[in-house]
Amino acid sequence: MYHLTKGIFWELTKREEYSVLILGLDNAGKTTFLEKLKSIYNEGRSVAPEKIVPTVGQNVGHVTINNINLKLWDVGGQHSLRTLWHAYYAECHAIVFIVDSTDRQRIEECKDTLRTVVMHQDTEGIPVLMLANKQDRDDSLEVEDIKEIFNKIAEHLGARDSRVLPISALKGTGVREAAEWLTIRLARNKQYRPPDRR
Ligand code: G3D
Ligand code: MG
Repeated sequence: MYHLTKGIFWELTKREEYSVLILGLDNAGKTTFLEKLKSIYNEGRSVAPEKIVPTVGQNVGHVTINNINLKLWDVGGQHSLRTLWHAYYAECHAIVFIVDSTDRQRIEECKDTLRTVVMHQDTEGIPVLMLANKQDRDDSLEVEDIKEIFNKIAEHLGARDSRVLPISALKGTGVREAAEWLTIRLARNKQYRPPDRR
């Protein structure tokens, strides 16, 4: 009886959780974005920007936004680590792809990388949010320019939800809007990719 009651209690109190994969080239601002989300939504528990070091392996963060629990995976973006990304695709509910808007030299590499991600069969049907980061810098490309570049990938996105939004992960500008978009799309896509229950 104890075990049955415990089992029912456990079942009733399990929380729904969505996994979000944060991708992008190295130096795009993935870890800064994750830490900014944590500082906004987790009452300040985050790593200060000056203490963020290049990611080796992965960082995982938990954030609750609009009553939706997110588990965010920030995986390294160096060339050698990108080959490992696919292992996360089947388990994730959305992808946030971060672009360094000041890195004109690697914008093509960035586009090719995103194309590879969205063409993988395991990412089919999941929302993709592209963030044009570092908009606080004078030398950044405008979000409209980034949109134009990434529109070329639209044909591979099919019917899935996708959006390009401008942010500054460092200053926090646009980060709430990005989080809002994400939670709305995750909930909308719930039938297609149900959340995990933990
Ligand atoms: P990554 O995790 O994608 O590799 P990081 O990238 O989050 O480590 O950020 C790489 C560098 O870009 C860091 O600078 C970080 O402060 C900076 N950065 C991230 N987001 C922004 C932004 O919105 N605006 C500006 N101006 N800089 C940003 P350092 O100097 O520590 O290498
Ligand atoms: Mg990092």
